[in-house]
Amino acid sequence: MQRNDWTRQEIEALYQQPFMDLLFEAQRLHRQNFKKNTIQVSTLLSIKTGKCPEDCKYCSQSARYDSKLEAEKRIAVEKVIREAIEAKESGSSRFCMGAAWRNPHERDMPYVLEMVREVKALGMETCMTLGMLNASQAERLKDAGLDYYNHNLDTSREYYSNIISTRTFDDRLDTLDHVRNAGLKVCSGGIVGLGESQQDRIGLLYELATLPVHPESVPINMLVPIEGTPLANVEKLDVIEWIRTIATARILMPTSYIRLSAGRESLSDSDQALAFMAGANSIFSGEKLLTTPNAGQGKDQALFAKLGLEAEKPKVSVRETAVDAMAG
Ligand code: SAM
Ligand code: DTB
Ligand code: SF4
Repeated sequence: MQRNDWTRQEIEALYQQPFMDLLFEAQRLHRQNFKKNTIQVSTLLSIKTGKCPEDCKYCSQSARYDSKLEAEKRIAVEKVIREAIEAKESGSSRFCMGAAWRNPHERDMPYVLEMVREVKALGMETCMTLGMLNASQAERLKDAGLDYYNHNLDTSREYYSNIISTRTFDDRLDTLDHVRNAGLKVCSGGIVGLGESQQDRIGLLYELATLPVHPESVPINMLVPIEGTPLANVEKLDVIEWIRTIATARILMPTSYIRLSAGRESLSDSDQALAFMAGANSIFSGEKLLTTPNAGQGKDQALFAKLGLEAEKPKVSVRETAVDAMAG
């Protein structure tokens, strides 16, 4: 059962309670709603990198900052499929494709639709993050077999304009509406460590937990500071605040997957164990996120073995395809 009428006061009280009580309640709800010791694993691939017209102050891909990132045009669909096969073989159940666009242009649609069809045919769950979508684009992605669309609120409504000026908080809510109305699953979360206050983290959680339907997937990123961006030297957030954000998200949205997302590279094994205790049950695997390094597969396998965790099996039915045969 979902509650969408949370008040900020209630969320603040949950967030600020003694840490052990917060973790205990989050883990209790986690076990009520999910298979214990099981983590959903996704793999990310950047299908178009850099030269983005938006001005998100945290991002290596914005054309406005000198982040020294090498831009790359749209990569070939065949290359995406090879990467997806590799991800599947290494135990990933979802393949998430991201593009540094404000929004996909109409001329990009045949490209992304073909990609969705082919990745889906491998028996993987599909996810895309391409910027803003209109209703028709969301519907066509759904028809092609897309499962999830990622579009983050990023931070609280109040702090938002300190971070992004080229699209509004309401633009983001409109895209989430189109995604939901098209019947796609929603992946939406945010970033902590942007220099925001605790009230802003509570504000972000409030916005997510009071959406008409909770996002099925909630990534909680920790800023990966990028040289050349305005947030390059922002003070690092205490990990306990990140974990409080995750645990509160778990309590507010008990049936959503909560993803320990960007920034995991900088966490120790014991920090990650705490995040899983707090109800995080999804990660990105692989050496790279979109443009920044991530804990590689070897490290994650060792961590899973140490903690007795296992990767969740894909939920989509596996279709025997020629590509499957190639992979095997
Ligand atoms: N361009 C698309 C958009 O912004 O909607 C999709 C890709 S964008 C990179 C997806 C999300 O990644 C952002 O909304 C942000 O939450 C997260 N992100 C980007 N750069 C980050 C960084 N340096 N540290 C942590 N999270 C980051
Ligand atoms: C999300 O919330 N985190 C992922 C995914 N959605 C697309 C992206 C993280 C990007 C981290 C910075 C980078 O690698 O460029
Ligand atoms: Fe562009 Fe997305 Fe980066 Fe913002 S977060 S600059 S929209 S790639």
